[in-house]
Amino acid sequence: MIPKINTLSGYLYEYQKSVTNPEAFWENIAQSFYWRKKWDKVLEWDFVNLDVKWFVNGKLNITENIFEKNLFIFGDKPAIVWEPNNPSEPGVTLTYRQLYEKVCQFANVLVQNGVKKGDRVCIYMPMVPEAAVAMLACARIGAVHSVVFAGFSANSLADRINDAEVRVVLTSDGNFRGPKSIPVKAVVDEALESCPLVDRVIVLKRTSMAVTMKPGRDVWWHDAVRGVPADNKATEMDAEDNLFVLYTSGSTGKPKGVVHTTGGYMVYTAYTFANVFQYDSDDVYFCTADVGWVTGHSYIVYGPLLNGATVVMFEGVPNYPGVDRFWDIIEKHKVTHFYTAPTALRSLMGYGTEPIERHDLRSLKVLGSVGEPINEEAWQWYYTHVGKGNCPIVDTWWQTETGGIMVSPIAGVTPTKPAYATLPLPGVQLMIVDNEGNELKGNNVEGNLCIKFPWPGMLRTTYGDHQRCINTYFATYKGLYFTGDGVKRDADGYYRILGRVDDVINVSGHRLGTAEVENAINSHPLVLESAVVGFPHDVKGQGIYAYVVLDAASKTHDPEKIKDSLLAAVTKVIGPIAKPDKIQVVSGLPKTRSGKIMRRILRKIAEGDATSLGDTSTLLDPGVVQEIIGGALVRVKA
Ligand code: 7RM
Repeated sequence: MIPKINTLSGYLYEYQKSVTNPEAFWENIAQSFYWRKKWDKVLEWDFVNLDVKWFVNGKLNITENIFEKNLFIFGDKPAIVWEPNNPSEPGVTLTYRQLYEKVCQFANVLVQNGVKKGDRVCIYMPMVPEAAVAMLACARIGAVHSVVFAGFSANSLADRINDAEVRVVLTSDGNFRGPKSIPVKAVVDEALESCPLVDRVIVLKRTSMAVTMKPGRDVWWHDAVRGVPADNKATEMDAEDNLFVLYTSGSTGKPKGVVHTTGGYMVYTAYTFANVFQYDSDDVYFCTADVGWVTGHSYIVYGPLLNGATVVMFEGVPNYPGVDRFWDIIEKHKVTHFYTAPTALRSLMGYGTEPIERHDLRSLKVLGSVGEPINEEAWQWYYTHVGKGNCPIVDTWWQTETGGIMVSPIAGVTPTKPAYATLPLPGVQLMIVDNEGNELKGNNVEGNLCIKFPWPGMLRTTYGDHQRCINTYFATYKGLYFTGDGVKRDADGYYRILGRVDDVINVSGHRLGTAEVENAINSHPLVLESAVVGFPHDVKGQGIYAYVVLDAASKTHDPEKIKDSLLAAVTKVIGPIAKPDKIQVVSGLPKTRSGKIMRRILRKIAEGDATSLGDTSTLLDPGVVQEIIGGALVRVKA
C-alpha cells in the first residue's frame, strides 16, 4: 500500500523527511509497487544538462502495477464507469478484470499491426473507455503514446504526428459533444495528407457517421479485435524507458512534446493521487478533464487506476442536456471525489444554485480544482454550494511538465485558504526567485516559481530536441527548473499561484502560446503582422486579445468578413479553443527601436488600464500607442 499522510503533523514530518533524504523517501514509496527487478540506485541528476534518472536500472511494466498486482483483490471492482454524452444512452462499467482483458487484447492488436517497444502511437479519440484502453495497451507493450486532444485541428494533429514520427494512429469515426456530432476521422484524413509515415489507422465506431476508409491503411477497431486473445504478457520496461509524450504550448510558436518515463511517473502519480485526494477503497472519483490533457493522463488513467480507484469518465460537456449535468452525474454515480477546472465552475455559477439544489450531492467528500488559478468567488461558491461547507477543496497546482500535482492541500489534512494552492507536497522543493535569479527567502514574497530538486514525475526531455528542453526550463535560472508561473508566499508560508509570467496564456484552463496564436493569425493572406495577449475574462480566466495589422488590400474587403475569416484561420491552424475573443485592427504595433513588440503595453491596453503604461521611452513610435488606445475594437461573439 502507498503510505498515506493523515494528519498535519504527519505531513510536516513526511515533508521534512523528503527534503532531508529524498532518495530514502522515494525509495520507500517505490517499495509499494511491483518491480520485475529493483533499482540499483534511486536517483542520478543534473539540472544543468538536464539528465535525471529515477530508480536506475529498475525494471517494470506500469500496467502490471494496475492489473496483475491488484486483480486478486479488486478484479470485480469497477475501474471505469463511463457516462455517455447523452444520458439516455446506456453507460458502460468496466471492472478491473474486464479492463485488463480489453487492454491485453488491444495490446495484441497493436503487436499484430507491427507496433514495437519504443514506437510512438498517436491517440486522437473522444472520451470513451477505448481511449484509456488504447493508452494502457501502448504501455503494456512499451509503445509510447501521444494523445492529442480531439478538439485540435488537422494542422495541429499533423504537426504532432510528424514531430513524434508516428506510424500508427488510433481514432474514432466521430465524437458526440453536447447536441453536436463532430467528425473526427475526417480530421485525421486531412492531417494524414501531410504525414507520410502513417500507414495504419484503427477507427473506433462511435457515432456511426459516414467516413471514408482508405484501403490498406484504415481498419475498424471492431474488426481488428475480433478473435484476438485477451491475454498478453507485459513487456519489461526500464524505469527510464519512455511512457508517453504529450504536446504542450510554450512561449515559442511550436508546441513541445513533453516526455515522461515509466518508473518515476508511476510512483509520482500514484503517490500524489492517494495523498492529495485521500482516496478510500469504496470511493467513486470523477475527474472532468479530457484524456487529451495531462490531467486526464495522470488523474483519470494512471494515478487512480494504480490505486485501484473507481473512476467516472464522462464523454460530454457540463451544459448538456442541462446545466446540471455534473450534479446529475455526481448523484447518479454517488461520486465522492469531484475534480474540475475553475472555468467550468465560473460558467456554472452563472446559472445560480437551483441546478445544484435539484440533486442529492451528499456522497461528496472532496472537491478538487486544477488548470488555472481559482478566484476567491469561485472557491467560495464551490465550497458552499457544491460541497455544502463540509468538503475540503484541493486546489492542485501542477503542469504537463511536472507529471503530477506539486503544490496542493492534502484533503482534510492541510487547512485550506481560498485561492491558495497552500503547501508543496512531500518531495517538492520550491524556490521563489526575482528576475535576476536571486532567491527570495522568507515569507511575504512574490516572484518566479522554480523547483530546485528533482521529483520522480518530472519531464525528462522534449521529444527530439533535448537542447530545447534545457533552454525552455533550465536555462532561465541556472540549476533550477523554471515553471513559467508567478507566485506569492504569504505570511503563513502558503503559496498562491498568480499565473504565467511568460508568453503563455491560460484560456479556460487550456494552455496556449501567444506566438502560436499569432502564427495562426498571420497565416491569413491579408495579415501583415499581429500581436496576441491575454486579458482577464470572467469565465475563461483569460481571454485572447489580438492586435492585427492588415495589408492595404484589405481596404476593399468587408471588415466583418475579414474578422470571420481570421477566426476561421485560427480554427484551421490550431482549433476552436484558440479563437480570439477580441480583435483590434491597428495600423502598427508598438515596437522598440530594435524591433521587439512591447507586449507589456498591449497587455495593459487589453486589460483596460491604459493610464499606467509604465516606461515607454524605448518606443520607436509613441503615436502608435495613442492610436491603439483610441482605436475601435472589434468584439468577437463567443
Ligand atoms: C495541470 C495543468 C499548466 C499551467 C501552470 C499554471 C496553470 C494549473 C493551477 C494553475 C493556478 C492551479 N497542466 N495552473 N493548475 N494555476 N492554480 N491550481 O493544467 O500544463 O496544461 O498547464 O496551468 O499556470 O503553469 S498544463
